[in-house]
Amino acid sequence: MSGRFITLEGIEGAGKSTLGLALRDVLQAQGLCVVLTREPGGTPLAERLRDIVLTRGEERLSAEAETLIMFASRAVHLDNLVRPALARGDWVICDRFTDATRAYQGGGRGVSAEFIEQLARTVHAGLEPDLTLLLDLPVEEGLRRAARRRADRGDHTDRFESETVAFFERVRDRYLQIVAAERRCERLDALQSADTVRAQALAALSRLLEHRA
Ligand code: Z5A
Repeated sequence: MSGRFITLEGIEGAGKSTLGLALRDVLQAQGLCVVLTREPGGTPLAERLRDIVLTRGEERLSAEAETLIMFASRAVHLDNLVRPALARGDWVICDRFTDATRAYQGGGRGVSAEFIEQLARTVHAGLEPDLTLLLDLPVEEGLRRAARRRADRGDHTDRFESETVAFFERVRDRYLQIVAAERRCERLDALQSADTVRAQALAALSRLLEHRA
């Protein structure tokens, strides 16, 4: 694989979608082939699994079942979109990846790290992001931004968006633990303006390229 795999992480409303679009535009303007995608989802079948896991239904969905659906969606996405793109030499920018499972299902819901890492090894052994950018901000601000955006679009809340502040605090804490432990990760202060966050993300991409040169 010769492409680069960049993942964007953070609690909801952190600015991942905004940053993903901006990075894609900058990299494309430099002549690179870029695939901007997301998880759960990214391909038609993976998006169907996304609908299942985000929509509030009548039946109980255990934390373990939720984790399995996240990895089922990921397996489909990797096979059909991400691995072929990386093999072509494209840059893949992915809005959330396995760190989201570690943070939401592991940190937020208490699913065991052993269960999650076993699934990660099964689904994407040998494939880790080259760079993970964590957009970090206080939970209250993320929830405020997400609520404003939902109101603008007239969207309903999904299964995650209706979670408590305490849940998102656990998710944020787990993300910060991952960043502290993994050299591929960089924390960006998402309270800054979108332009500043984009500039810092591009600086991190430049460092990645220098390091790999
Ligand atoms: N999930 C999981 O549990 N386990 C997994 O393994 C995976 C996912 C992969 C869907 O994810 C849910 O799936 C997610 C976790 C779970 N649920 N939650 N929470 P998603 O990524 O599709 O949904 P999301 O987290 O809700 O993303 P989001 O709300 O779309 O947030 P965002 O992409 O980070 O933010 P944004 O849309 O770019 O920005 C939000 C608003 O803030 C918008 O109006 C922007 O204009 C504004 N914004 C953006 N940047 C700034 C700055 N810098 N300053 C001020 N305002 C800004």
